[in-house]
Formats: sequence, structure tokens, C-alpha cells
Amino acid sequence: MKLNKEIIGNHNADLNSRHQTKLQFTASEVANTEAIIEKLMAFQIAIPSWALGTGGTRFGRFPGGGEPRSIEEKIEDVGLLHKLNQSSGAISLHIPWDIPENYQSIKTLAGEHGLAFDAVNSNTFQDQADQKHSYKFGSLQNVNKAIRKQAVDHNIEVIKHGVGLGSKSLTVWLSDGSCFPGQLNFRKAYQNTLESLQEIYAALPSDWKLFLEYKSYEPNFYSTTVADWGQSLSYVQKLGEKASTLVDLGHHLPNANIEQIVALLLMEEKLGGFHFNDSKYGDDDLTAGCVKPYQLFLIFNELVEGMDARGMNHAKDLGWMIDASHNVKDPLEDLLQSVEAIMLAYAQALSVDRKALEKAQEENDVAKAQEILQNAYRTDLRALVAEARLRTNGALNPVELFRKSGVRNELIKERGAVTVATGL
Ligand code: AOS
Ligand code: ZN
Ligand code: ZN
Ligand code: ZN
Repeated sequence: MKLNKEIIGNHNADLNSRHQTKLQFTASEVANTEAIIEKLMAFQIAIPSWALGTGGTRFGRFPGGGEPRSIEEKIEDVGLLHKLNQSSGAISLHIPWDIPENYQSIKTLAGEHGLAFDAVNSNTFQDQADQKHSYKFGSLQNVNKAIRKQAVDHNIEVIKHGVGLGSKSLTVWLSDGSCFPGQLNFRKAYQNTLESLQEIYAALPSDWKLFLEYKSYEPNFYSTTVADWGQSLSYVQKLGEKASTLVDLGHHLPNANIEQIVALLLMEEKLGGFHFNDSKYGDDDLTAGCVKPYQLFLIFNELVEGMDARGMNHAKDLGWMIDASHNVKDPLEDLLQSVEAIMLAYAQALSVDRKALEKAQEENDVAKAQEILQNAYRTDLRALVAEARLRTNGALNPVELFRKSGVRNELIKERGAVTVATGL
């Protein structure tokens, strides 16, 4: 359907000569272009099922047309992205916004699109129609044991769905916290949360991982029970080897040095993965790299340095995921832009002259260190990302081809002009 090899081939043929000129120029500027292209070809990032439709804001939602209405349609949408960029080979599901019913047929469909199932996400931040107890005052932290149990059971249920689909990790993000001083005994909230997490951890299959995401505020505005990387780290260290911290770029207090957090978590062997996005103010969930591309590069710079130092596999040893929400853009175009920005930052980090940087650091040559980083950041490596796509049969310019081929109109015809959101 929609996009086939021929359409992509024609698009590439049209753009190829200009692309080759740019590629040659880049190769003349950057020493290790081949090694960078190979790493880019191996890189895959998971698309969150909830980002395939318009999320809106708490003030309103302006639904787009042709948004996916079922897990099957979400898989088809990620399949489209993957066909275009060959780097979105996984989907991250959210239970109960997604309820996989027939594992085998869903797995077969995903397989046809070349997709794997990445981390499954639990939801104890909303009350579902059929649930006995409310999470109004928290889930895993709740003062009421029965409520904690309900939340633990839900997470175990999510693991079961994940096992059915071949997923290998669970991401836990808690909205637990308090709105006003005095509402919560912090120590008890911590202890209840730890005990609940230990029960979830005990239900993990041996080859699974648990990612504990932190967030400084929202929806609770006085305290959050897993508020920052130190707090997440304190839980995951107690839980054990399979547990690690997940960094969502939008979850920090203003001006936090995220790249330093990343470096230290990696050093502690407790960096599990990412929710990539960008923000101006808070948890804005904007397109990766749209506001602070230099920060994104600096994060990847720490990742490349730290992963190489530990002998880690860039493609496999971390959970690469996007977490995004759209209000005004076509979700699929937005996700293509995010994947592109992430890969560009990765390419830039791979192009940093590590030896020269290390030398500058050892010699306290501050100006030189800055020159090295900014030279890498300011060299245009877009042709390398495009070349990685070309070699894997993706499109040279995914957003342009998505538009030209009229995919959205076809989806609107098929699914309707106004579709309801299945998530946030
Ligand atoms: C919430 O702020 C967190 O970023 C979650 O990771 C995520 O947005 C949520 O699980 C969406 O489903
Ligand atoms: Zn997130
Ligand atoms: Zn968030
Ligand atoms: Zn977010």
C-alpha cells in the first residue's frame, strides 16, 4: 500500500545527483564518514504508539485526519515511517490505550512491516472505567495497600502483554506525588513505592529490563515521588541488575545539565534508555532537536564517549525511544523530523575528534575543547544520514516524499477525516 519500493526508488533517483555532491563534500570534511554511515545504518529508534495521533494540550485538541484507530493501524503507521527512513523499526505500546488481543496476528503484522516491539508502558496515572480503586492520590506510593496492589497487578498484566508480543522491557512512569505541603509523608511514599516496584520487578522475566522514568513535576505540583535522576537511581540500585533509569529530555528542572546526568548514569551502569523530545519550558514533548539541537548533540557526545569507553553496542545496549505529543503538526511528519534530528546529533557526536578532545581536556585547553565540539556540531552531516537511508532502501528525503506521495490523503480516505485519540 501507499509507498512501495518503486516510488522510493524514483524519489531517490530524482535527488541522487545533488545528494552525491553533498556527500562528497562531507567526506572531504570528515575523516571517518564510512564508519559513521555504518553506525547510522544500524541505529533504530522506537516510535511511541501514543504519538501517532494528535495529542493536543490540556486546553484543547485539534484532531487531524486519518489517524490510526487500532493497534493494527498504529503498526501500519510506524511501518510507513520505517519504510521511509529505515530507522524506526520498533513500536512502544501503552497499556491500556493499546490492548493487544491476538498476539500472533499482531506479531505477524508487525513482522511484515519489519517492526519489533520495544518497551511496553504501564498507566497508573489515569483511572480506567472498569477499575476498582482510584489513583487520585497515587498508585505505587498510595497509603492504601489495596490500591498499591491494583497498580502492581496492572504492571504485571502489562508485562504479560509484552511477553506475548516479544517485548523485552517495561517502562514505568509514575505521576505519583503530592499537590500540597503536608499531603504526603515523603519517607513513607518512597518506601511504599519501593515495595511496589520490588513486586513488579519480581514478576519480570529473566531477560527483561525495567526502566524507571523520572519527572520533576506535573501532574503533581508540590512533589513527585520519582522526581529526578538521583531518586530514580536510588530505586533502581535497590531493585537490582534488571532495573535502570530512563531519561526523558523534557522531565528536568529548568537549565539542568542533561548531558552530565547522562554521562554519570552511564558510568554507574544505570542508564536504561531515553524518551527523546524537545522543549522550551517543561514537558513540552516537541520534536527532538527543534529548540535545543546543540543540547541534543552534547547528550550524544556523552553517549558515544561513555558507550565506547564501556565497550557497549550503540544499537542494542540502550533503549532508544521517542516520547512526543503533537498539537499543530502532522504526527507522522513530526516523527520523521524527530528521527532525523536524533540521527544527525548521533552522527555529529560520532564525528568528534575524540583523541584531540581528550588531549585538550588533559591539558586544560578549554578553548581548544570548545573548538573541537563546535566544529563537529557546525559541520553539515545531513548527507551522511541521507546516505545511510539510501543504502538501506529508505528515502533520501522522507518528509518530502511523505508529502508528495499523498500518503495522508489516502489515510484520510481509509480512516476518515476526524479520528479520535486513543491516548493523551
Ligand atoms: C509522562 O510525562 C511521561 O513522559 C511518559 O513517558 C509518557 O509521556 C506517558 O507514558 C505517555 O504515555
Ligand atoms: Zn516520557
Ligand atoms: Zn513526559
Ligand atoms: Zn514529555
